[in-house]
Amino acid sequence: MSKFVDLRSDTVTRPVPEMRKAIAEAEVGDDVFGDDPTVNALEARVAGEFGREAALFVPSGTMANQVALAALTQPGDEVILDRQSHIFNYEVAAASAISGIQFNALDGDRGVITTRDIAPCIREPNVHCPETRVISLENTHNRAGGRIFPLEEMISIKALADRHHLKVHLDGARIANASVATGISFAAYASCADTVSMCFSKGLGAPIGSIVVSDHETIERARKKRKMFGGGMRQVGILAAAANYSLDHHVGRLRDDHENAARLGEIISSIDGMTLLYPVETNIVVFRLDERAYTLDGFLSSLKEHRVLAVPFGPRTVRMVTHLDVGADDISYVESVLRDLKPN
Ligand code: TLP
Repeated sequence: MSKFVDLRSDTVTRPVPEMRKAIAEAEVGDDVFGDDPTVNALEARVAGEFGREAALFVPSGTMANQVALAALTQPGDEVILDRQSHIFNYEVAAASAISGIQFNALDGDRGVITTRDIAPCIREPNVHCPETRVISLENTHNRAGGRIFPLEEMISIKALADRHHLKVHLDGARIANASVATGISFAAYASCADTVSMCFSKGLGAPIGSIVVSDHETIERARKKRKMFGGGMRQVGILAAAANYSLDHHVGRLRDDHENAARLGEIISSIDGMTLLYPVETNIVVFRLDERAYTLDGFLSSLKEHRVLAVPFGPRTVRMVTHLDVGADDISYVESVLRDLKPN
């Protein structure tokens, strides 16, 4: 095999020729003035598909989460989330550094926090304490191996939040994977949250771009935050066209990624010295290496010598992610590499 099988992330996909054509042909205008027709159409389309009033196109999943949290809070507010969440681990403490937010990170069960975990952490009014303002969830859950957050639990959390006048944010970077795997619509998921983020640049295969959906007022606040964070873009219809193309052509095919990941999970489970850490529910496979068999560095560099790329995901832990640029034949190739690998 001459090309690399790149399983580091589903962010590595390259735009397909038809997507590049859609990019080339996009009508554009200055989006900060609200003039870009392709962006406006994308925002209206996504708001509609999520059953919400409005949406805001942003450069990245991180910015989507950050403008949403900033729009829902005041400096000094507290956000409850799972300790393994992307917002807590991989957004460079942006919410604290930029928006003055404090986190209360709970130990969820494989990425899922429940009303039983959350309820005792909601603060009573007290002059000494921050105000609990937001509960933040992640679906699918990256560090929990692409786990789907159960809808019933989301419904209960939203009801708890409503009773306490709290807001719910959903980091739905991979909500399309959850939706395709479960058959639950974007709108059903979005009805459990005040703000939802979603990425086009992961399994959906666009080069850049994420979106936040919510009500008009929250999106207007988020729009101002986006400008403050340096994310006001101009003739960005070229990227909205890619996002639009990804919604038209790359949602249903996420099923293939899930099948490939499930197969990869079965292969890994059948090899001595490798242990799958989570059941494979979508497109992410996380497994641990038995220290008597492999070192993490040795394992990853042997894979690389065979033109297979994966990322470290904790001590002795590896993540592999399937996506648009990985076919069933690539998984067969990875199987042969894994089975032939000599312990190091
Ligand atoms: N995740 C990336 C890395 O940052 C770890 C990846 O390779 O999986 N929410 C979730 C659940 C994510 O997994 C990510 C990206 C983001 C938000 C942020 O998206 P970007 O990278 O567009 O800022």
